[in-house]
Amino acid sequence: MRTSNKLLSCVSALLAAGAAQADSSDPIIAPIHNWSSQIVMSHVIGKIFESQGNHVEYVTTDSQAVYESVRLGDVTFEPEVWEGAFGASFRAALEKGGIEDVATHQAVTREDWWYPMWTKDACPGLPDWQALNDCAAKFATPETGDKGRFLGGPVDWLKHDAEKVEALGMNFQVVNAGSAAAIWAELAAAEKDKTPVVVFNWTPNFAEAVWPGEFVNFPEWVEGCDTDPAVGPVPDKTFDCGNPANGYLKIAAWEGMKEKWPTSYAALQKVTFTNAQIAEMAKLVDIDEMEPEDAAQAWLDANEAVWKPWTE
Ligand code: TMO
Repeated sequence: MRTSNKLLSCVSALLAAGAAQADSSDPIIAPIHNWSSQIVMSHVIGKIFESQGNHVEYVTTDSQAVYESVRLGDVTFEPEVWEGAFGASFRAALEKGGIEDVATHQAVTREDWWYPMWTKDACPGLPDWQALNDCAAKFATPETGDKGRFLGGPVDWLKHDAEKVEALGMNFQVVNAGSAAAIWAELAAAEKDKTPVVVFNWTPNFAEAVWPGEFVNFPEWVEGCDTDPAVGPVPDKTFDCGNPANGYLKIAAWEGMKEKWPTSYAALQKVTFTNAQIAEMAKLVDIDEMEPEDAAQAWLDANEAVWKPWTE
Protein backbone atom coordinates (compact mmCIF):
# COMPACT_ATOMS: atom_id res chain seq x y z
CA MET A 1 0.00 0.00 0.00
CA ARG A 2 2.69 2.40 1.09
CA THR A 3 4.91 1.38 -1.84
CA SER A 4 2.18 1.78 -4.41
CA ASN A 5 1.22 5.19 -2.98
CA LYS A 6 4.83 6.18 -3.17
CA LEU A 7 5.04 4.91 -6.72
CA LEU A 8 1.95 6.88 -7.68
CA SER A 9 3.21 10.10 -6.16
CA CYS A 10 6.55 9.44 -7.84
CA VAL A 11 4.87 9.00 -11.22
CA SER A 12 2.79 12.14 -10.78
CA ALA A 13 5.85 14.13 -9.70
CA LEU A 14 7.63 12.90 -12.84
CA LEU A 15 4.69 13.90 -15.02
CA ALA A 16 4.45 17.31 -13.37
CA ALA A 17 8.15 17.82 -13.84
CA GLY A 18 8.02 16.92 -17.52
CA ALA A 19 9.67 13.60 -16.64
CA ALA A 20 12.65 15.12 -14.86
CA GLN A 21 14.93 12.43 -13.52
CA ALA A 22 15.11 11.98 -9.74
CA ASP A 23 18.59 12.22 -8.23
CA SER A 24 17.64 9.39 -5.86
CA SER A 25 14.53 7.32 -5.25
CA ASP A 26 14.81 8.26 -1.54
CA PRO A 27 12.86 11.31 -0.36
CA ILE A 28 14.52 14.55 0.67
CA ILE A 29 13.40 15.18 4.27
CA ALA A 30 12.17 18.72 4.94
CA PRO A 31 11.59 20.02 8.51
CA ILE A 32 8.45 21.77 9.74
CA HIS A 33 8.63 24.03 12.81
CA ASN A 34 6.21 26.28 14.68
CA TRP A 35 6.13 29.60 12.83
CA SER A 36 4.40 30.25 9.53
CA SER A 37 7.13 31.53 7.20
CA GLN A 38 9.28 28.48 7.96
CA ILE A 39 6.43 26.07 7.27
CA VAL A 40 5.56 27.77 3.98
CA MET A 41 9.21 28.12 2.94
CA SER A 42 9.88 24.45 3.62
CA HIS A 43 7.02 23.59 1.26
CA VAL A 44 8.14 26.19 -1.31
CA ILE A 45 11.62 24.67 -1.45
CA GLY A 46 10.20 21.13 -1.28
CA LYS A 47 7.99 21.84 -4.28
CA ILE A 48 10.99 23.26 -6.17
CA PHE A 49 12.80 19.96 -5.48
CA GLU A 50 9.74 18.03 -6.70
CA SER A 51 9.73 20.09 -9.90
CA GLN A 52 13.22 18.67 -10.42
CA GLY A 53 11.88 15.10 -10.18
CA ASN A 54 12.91 14.45 -6.56
CA HIS A 55 10.65 13.23 -3.77
CA VAL A 56 10.10 15.17 -0.55
CA GLU A 57 8.72 14.15 2.82
CA TYR A 58 7.95 16.55 5.68
CA VAL A 59 8.65 15.94 9.35
CA THR A 60 7.58 18.11 12.27
CA THR A 61 10.70 18.68 14.37
CA ASP A 62 11.95 20.70 17.31
CA SER A 63 13.55 23.90 16.02
CA GLN A 64 16.76 23.42 18.04
CA ALA A 65 17.18 19.62 17.78
CA VAL A 66 16.85 19.87 13.98
CA TYR A 67 20.52 20.90 13.70
CA GLU A 68 21.59 17.57 15.16
CA SER A 69 19.14 15.79 12.81
CA VAL A 70 20.54 17.60 9.77
CA ARG A 71 24.10 16.81 10.88
CA LEU A 72 23.19 13.11 11.00
CA GLY A 73 21.32 13.19 7.67
CA ASP A 74 17.93 12.38 9.24
CA VAL A 75 16.67 15.75 7.98
CA THR A 76 18.14 16.96 4.67
CA PHE A 77 18.05 20.74 5.04
CA GLU A 78 16.84 23.67 7.17
CA PRO A 79 15.52 26.65 5.20
CA GLU A 80 15.42 29.24 8.04
CA VAL A 81 18.42 29.40 10.37
CA TRP A 82 17.69 32.60 12.35
CA GLU A 83 20.83 33.96 13.95
CA GLY A 84 19.10 35.10 17.14
CA ALA A 85 17.19 31.92 17.95
CA PHE A 86 19.31 29.21 16.37
CA GLY A 87 22.82 30.62 15.90
CA ALA A 88 24.13 28.75 18.97
CA SER A 89 22.67 25.36 17.97
CA PHE A 90 23.84 25.82 14.38
CA ARG A 91 27.39 26.74 15.47
CA ALA A 92 27.52 23.72 17.78
CA ALA A 93 26.43 21.39 14.95
CA LEU A 94 28.93 22.94 12.50
CA GLU A 95 31.71 22.26 15.01
CA LYS A 96 30.71 18.60 15.27
CA GLY A 97 30.54 18.23 11.48
CA GLY A 98 28.08 16.77 8.98
CA ILE A 99 26.12 20.00 8.42
CA GLU A 100 26.86 22.75 5.92
CA ASP A 101 26.22 26.49 5.71
CA VAL A 102 24.76 26.36 2.19
CA ALA A 103 23.44 29.87 1.55
CA THR A 104 22.44 33.15 3.19
CA HIS A 105 19.10 34.76 2.42
CA GLN A 106 19.06 38.42 1.44
CA ALA A 107 16.71 38.99 4.38
CA VAL A 108 18.06 40.77 7.46
CA THR A 109 16.43 39.51 10.64
CA ARG A 110 15.69 40.70 14.15
CA GLU A 111 14.01 38.78 16.98
CA ASP A 112 13.42 40.45 20.30
CA TRP A 113 11.02 42.07 22.77
CA TRP A 114 8.58 44.17 20.77
CA TYR A 115 5.51 46.36 21.42
CA PRO A 116 2.69 47.73 19.27
CA MET A 117 2.90 51.53 18.91
CA TRP A 118 -0.01 52.33 21.28
CA THR A 119 2.17 50.98 24.13
CA LYS A 120 4.33 54.10 23.80
CA ASP A 121 1.45 56.23 25.14
CA ALA A 122 1.82 54.46 28.48
CA CYS A 123 5.60 54.40 28.36
CA PRO A 124 6.93 57.37 26.37
CA GLY A 125 10.65 56.63 26.98
CA LEU A 126 10.46 53.54 24.72
CA PRO A 127 12.22 51.91 22.90
CA ASP A 128 14.95 52.15 25.55
CA TRP A 129 14.94 49.04 27.78
CA GLN A 130 15.49 51.04 30.97
CA ALA A 131 12.46 53.19 30.13
CA LEU A 132 10.51 49.94 29.64
CA ASN A 133 11.71 48.72 33.02
CA ASP A 134 10.65 51.99 34.69
CA CYS A 135 7.15 51.33 33.28
CA ALA A 136 7.02 47.68 34.41
CA ALA A 137 3.95 48.31 36.59
CA LYS A 138 1.96 49.26 33.47
CA PHE A 139 2.46 45.69 32.22
CA ALA A 140 1.50 43.99 35.51
CA THR A 141 -1.29 41.39 35.45
CA PRO A 142 -2.88 39.21 38.15
CA GLU A 143 -0.64 36.41 36.88
CA THR A 144 2.59 38.38 37.35
CA GLY A 145 1.73 40.32 40.54
CA ASP A 146 3.62 43.62 40.71
CA LYS A 147 5.97 42.58 37.91
CA GLY A 148 5.43 43.43 34.29
CA ARG A 149 4.37 40.58 32.02
CA PHE A 150 6.46 39.73 28.97
CA LEU A 151 4.90 37.18 26.62
CA GLY A 152 7.77 35.20 25.14
CA GLY A 153 7.71 32.72 22.28
CA PRO A 154 7.34 28.95 22.61
CA VAL A 155 10.13 27.52 24.78
CA ASP A 156 11.94 25.72 21.94
CA TRP A 157 12.99 29.08 20.48
CA LEU A 158 15.34 29.31 23.51
CA LYS A 159 15.31 33.06 23.73
CA HIS A 160 16.81 33.16 27.25
CA ASP A 161 14.40 35.93 28.22
CA ALA A 162 14.35 34.94 31.90
CA GLU A 163 18.17 35.07 31.95
CA LYS A 164 18.03 38.50 30.32
CA VAL A 165 15.54 39.76 32.94
CA GLU A 166 17.79 38.42 35.69
CA ALA A 167 21.03 39.72 34.17
CA LEU A 168 19.67 43.24 33.67
CA GLY A 169 17.76 43.29 36.97
CA MET A 170 14.42 43.89 35.28
CA ASN A 171 11.10 44.00 37.08
CA PHE A 172 9.45 41.66 34.55
CA GLN A 173 8.22 38.09 34.55
CA VAL A 174 8.50 35.95 31.42
CA VAL A 175 5.47 33.91 30.36
CA ASN A 176 6.04 31.60 27.38
CA ALA A 177 3.34 31.38 24.73
CA GLY A 178 2.27 27.87 23.75
CA SER A 179 2.30 28.82 20.08
CA ALA A 180 2.98 31.77 17.78
CA ALA A 181 -0.80 32.11 17.36
CA ALA A 182 -1.11 32.89 21.08
CA ILE A 183 1.11 35.95 20.58
CA TRP A 184 -1.09 37.26 17.73
CA ALA A 185 -4.23 36.62 19.79
CA GLU A 186 -2.76 38.64 22.67
CA LEU A 187 -1.94 41.56 20.36
CA ALA A 188 -5.41 41.50 18.80
CA ALA A 189 -7.02 41.50 22.26
CA ALA A 190 -4.79 44.34 23.53
CA GLU A 191 -5.57 46.41 20.44
CA LYS A 192 -9.26 46.72 21.41
CA ASP A 193 -8.64 49.03 24.37
CA LYS A 194 -5.00 49.84 23.58
CA THR A 195 -3.63 47.96 26.58
CA PRO A 196 0.16 48.29 26.79
CA VAL A 197 1.82 44.95 25.93
CA VAL A 198 5.32 43.71 25.29
CA VAL A 199 5.76 40.40 23.46
CA PHE A 200 8.34 38.44 21.52
CA ASN A 201 8.22 39.25 17.81
CA TRP A 202 10.48 39.05 14.80
CA THR A 203 11.06 40.44 11.35
CA PRO A 204 10.43 39.48 8.58
CA ASN A 205 6.94 38.58 9.68
CA PHE A 206 3.35 39.39 8.69
CA ALA A 207 2.76 41.17 12.02
CA GLU A 208 4.62 44.33 11.02
CA ALA A 209 2.00 44.99 8.33
CA VAL A 210 -0.86 44.59 10.83
CA TRP A 211 0.43 46.31 13.96
CA PRO A 212 2.99 49.09 13.56
CA GLY A 213 5.45 48.71 16.42
CA GLU A 214 9.06 48.77 17.57
CA PHE A 215 11.64 46.49 19.09
CA VAL A 216 12.91 47.30 22.58
CA ASN A 217 16.52 48.50 22.47
CA PHE A 218 18.58 46.40 24.87
CA PRO A 219 22.35 46.71 25.28
CA GLU A 220 23.74 45.85 21.86
CA TRP A 221 24.41 42.20 21.03
CA VAL A 222 28.09 41.30 20.95
CA GLU A 223 29.49 37.88 20.11
CA GLY A 224 29.96 35.93 23.36
CA CYS A 225 27.31 37.84 25.32
CA ASP A 226 25.45 34.52 25.65
CA THR A 227 28.44 32.49 26.83
CA ASP A 228 30.99 34.79 28.49
CA PRO A 229 29.97 36.80 31.57
CA ALA A 230 32.76 39.30 30.86
CA VAL A 231 31.11 40.23 27.54
CA GLY A 232 28.27 42.77 27.76
CA PRO A 233 27.65 45.63 30.22
CA VAL A 234 27.06 43.52 33.37
CA PRO A 235 30.45 42.00 34.26
CA ASP A 236 29.27 38.79 35.94
CA LYS A 237 26.23 37.87 33.80
CA THR A 238 25.53 36.19 30.49
CA PHE A 239 22.55 37.32 28.35
CA ASP A 240 22.99 40.95 29.45
CA CYS A 241 22.30 42.08 25.87
CA GLY A 242 19.68 42.12 23.15
CA ASN A 243 19.49 39.78 20.15
CA PRO A 244 21.38 40.72 16.97
CA ALA A 245 19.60 43.73 15.42
CA ASN A 246 20.86 42.82 11.93
CA GLY A 247 20.83 39.05 12.17
CA TYR A 248 21.46 36.60 9.37
CA LEU A 249 19.00 34.10 7.95
CA LYS A 250 20.82 31.08 6.57
CA ILE A 251 20.08 27.79 4.86
CA ALA A 252 21.72 24.67 6.25
CA ALA A 253 21.99 21.21 4.70
CA TRP A 254 23.28 17.74 5.44
CA GLU A 255 26.78 17.32 3.99
CA GLY A 256 25.67 14.21 2.10
CA MET A 257 22.98 16.10 0.19
CA LYS A 258 25.30 17.20 -2.60
CA GLU A 259 26.14 13.61 -3.55
CA LYS A 260 22.72 12.09 -3.03
CA TRP A 261 20.56 14.85 -4.58
CA PRO A 262 23.02 16.93 -6.64
CA THR A 263 20.34 18.63 -8.75
CA SER A 264 18.36 19.84 -5.74
CA TYR A 265 21.53 20.72 -3.83
CA ALA A 266 22.56 22.98 -6.73
CA ALA A 267 19.15 24.69 -6.57
CA LEU A 268 19.35 25.05 -2.79
CA GLN A 269 22.68 26.87 -3.11
CA LYS A 270 20.89 29.51 -5.19
CA VAL A 271 17.82 29.93 -2.98
CA THR A 272 17.62 33.39 -1.40
CA PHE A 273 14.55 35.22 -0.16
CA THR A 274 14.07 38.87 0.78
CA ASN A 275 12.30 40.30 3.85
CA ALA A 276 9.25 41.11 1.72
CA GLN A 277 9.04 37.61 0.24
CA ILE A 278 9.29 35.96 3.66
CA ALA A 279 6.71 38.33 5.20
CA GLU A 280 4.40 37.44 2.29
CA MET A 281 4.80 33.70 2.94
CA ALA A 282 3.75 34.24 6.58
CA LYS A 283 0.86 36.51 5.55
CA LEU A 284 -0.67 33.89 3.24
CA VAL A 285 -1.17 31.69 6.32
CA ASP A 286 -1.58 34.13 9.24
CA ILE A 287 -3.84 36.66 7.51
CA ASP A 288 -5.24 34.91 4.45
CA GLU A 289 -5.69 31.68 6.46
CA MET A 290 -4.43 29.39 3.72
CA GLU A 291 -3.07 25.92 4.46
CA PRO A 292 0.76 26.08 4.34
CA GLU A 293 0.98 23.74 1.36
CA ASP A 294 -1.55 25.81 -0.61
CA ALA A 295 0.24 29.00 0.43
CA ALA A 296 3.50 27.56 -0.91
CA GLN A 297 1.85 26.65 -4.23
CA ALA A 298 0.27 30.11 -4.51
CA TRP A 299 3.63 31.73 -3.79
CA LEU A 300 5.37 29.60 -6.44
CA ASP A 301 2.65 30.31 -9.03
CA ALA A 302 2.98 34.06 -8.45
CA ASN A 303 6.78 34.11 -8.42
CA GLU A 304 8.01 31.81 -11.19
CA ALA A 305 10.46 34.46 -12.38
CA VAL A 306 12.10 34.36 -8.94
CA TRP A 307 12.60 30.62 -8.49
CA LYS A 308 12.66 29.02 -11.96
CA PRO A 309 16.17 30.30 -12.65
CA TRP A 310 17.38 28.50 -9.50
CA THR A 311 16.52 25.18 -11.16
CA GLU A 312 18.38 25.90 -14.41
C1 TMO B 1 12.37 31.73 15.42
N1 TMO B 1 11.58 32.93 15.14
C2 TMO B 1 11.77 33.38 13.75
C3 TMO B 1 10.16 32.65 15.36
O1 TMO B 1 12.00 33.89 15.96
